[in-house]
Amino acid sequence: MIELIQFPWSNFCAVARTILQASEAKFKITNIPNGDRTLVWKLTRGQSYQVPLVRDGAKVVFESGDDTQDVARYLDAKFKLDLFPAHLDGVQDIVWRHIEDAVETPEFKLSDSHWREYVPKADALRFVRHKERKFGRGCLDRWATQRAELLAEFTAALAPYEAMLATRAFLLDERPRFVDFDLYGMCFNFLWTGHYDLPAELPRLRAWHARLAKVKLSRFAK
Ligand SMILES: N[C@@H](CCC(=O)N[C@@H](CS)C(=O)NCC(=O)O)C(=O)O
Repeated sequence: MIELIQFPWSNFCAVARTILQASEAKFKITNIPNGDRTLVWKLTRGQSYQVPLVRDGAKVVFESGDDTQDVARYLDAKFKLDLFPAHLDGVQDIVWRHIEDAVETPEFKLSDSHWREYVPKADALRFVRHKERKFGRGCLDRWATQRAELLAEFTAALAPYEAMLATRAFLLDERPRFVDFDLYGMCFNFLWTGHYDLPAELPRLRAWHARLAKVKLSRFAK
């Protein structure tokens, strides 16, 4: 059975997990501590410490670069999900770069600012060190003081997606494509802490989110 190696609140893991759920495939989740990537390192023979990681029998799939979608593309090909149709080549690349930058940046900071509520105590030191090494000393407390600005930034980054949904059920099409799952993963991490709702000024996005939460891709099979 296909196995997803993840930690539960990760936005990028939520992308892969939601694709798997929508595919209706049977899959197994293995949670690892955010701060201990030993299993990932071992399975990738020292090539990656990132999650998500997918294991499918002898095959191990992980991102080969910063700007790849190897995991999603693998699941798409295996389950024939049509998430990367040729007519959206290039367009999706631009959109997911925006999602994983302009949307993700305020989103993860908002979520991380509540880290004490969900990072297990045993992982706290490694979590704080990891964040502070990248974003500077005191970054987590700083983000807690910046929540109003970060929420405004997040809402502004989502405005184009609200606009896309004016004329169709999903972001680029009448059916979900990769970027729908990518944005859904960011929203998952944003909602994870229970402190936020998707902004009320984005009603179409809220309806899209509810649709995607229970979507079955077999409905759209040709
Ligand atoms: N571009 C990758 C990004 C994956 C990623 O950044 N994963 C994070 C966890 S959410 C990670 O493992 N980062 C390395 C680290 O935490 O050491 C994707 O689309 O999956």
